[in-house]
Amino acid sequence: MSLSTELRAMFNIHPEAGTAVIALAGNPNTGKSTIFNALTGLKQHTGNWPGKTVLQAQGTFHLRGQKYILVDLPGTYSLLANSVEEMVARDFLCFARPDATVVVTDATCLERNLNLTLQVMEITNKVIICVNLIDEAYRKNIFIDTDCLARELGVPVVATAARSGLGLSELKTMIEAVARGKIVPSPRRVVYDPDIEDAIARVERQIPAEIRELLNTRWLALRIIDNDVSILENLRKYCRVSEWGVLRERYEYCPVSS
Ligand SMILES: Nc1nc2c(ncn2[C@@H]2O[C@H](COP(=O)(O)OP(=O)(O)O)[C@@H](O)[C@H]2O)c(=O)[nH]1
Ligand SMILES: [Mg+2]
Repeated sequence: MSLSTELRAMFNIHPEAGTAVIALAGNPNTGKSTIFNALTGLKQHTGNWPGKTVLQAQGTFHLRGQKYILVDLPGTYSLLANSVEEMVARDFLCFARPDATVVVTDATCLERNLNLTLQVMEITNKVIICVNLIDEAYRKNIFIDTDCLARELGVPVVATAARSGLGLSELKTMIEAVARGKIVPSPRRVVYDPDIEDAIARVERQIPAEIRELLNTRWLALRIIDNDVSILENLRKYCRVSEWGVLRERYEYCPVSS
């Protein structure tokens, strides 16, 4: 079994060869479940996330003869692992490594939703932003320039009104394009103050090769600088990495938090 297959199985996801795994992330109440239901119809399966009392919904859909597994992540405002929901969503993105992640956002309060969006974009490149509730936005005279948003953020943006099905076929087409590598997003990275950038570079250099292959090193360095012990514990759990020098670096560069 390949590492990728093994890691996905740890989240109860068992794609056959050629099946792409797609994650749905987003704040609560942005229409994730509505999109999930519209795309997967009756082909759904619910249970718990392994070892957690958080509901997991997965379903399948087909597009042009190819199969997709859609995974509805818990609705969260961040991925900083402050709650079990945030931990589940973050670990899925990090370790199950979906072939594409759709961040479902609320067009009527986009700015608030971009916090999570930027965090997802720090973990994975294969991001699609779905600006949902576009009908509600129109009603409130809010106009979203999706082309400008896509340009600014470096990832594809699709506007939808999931309850009426508007934009969902465009969303599926975009999922296919990103999951199959026809479109390669290049998310804009948040640039931090020079002293933080310096610490990121120093920590990044310490990250061992087997972790580099798996995780975005910049994101991991940021988590370590932020004193996030849970990511280190989960690296051991999912990747069986036990011995590495990053912890020492963390204390060296974050004397305040340690
Ligand atoms: N007007 C409108 N309502 C929507 C849209 N998408 C979802 N909703 C409604 O918004 C509420 C929350 O949707 P839900 O899918 O449960 O959100 P979730 O918490 O992200 O899973 C429900 O009442 C949906 O019917 C949309 O595009 N337009
Ligand atoms: Mg939901």
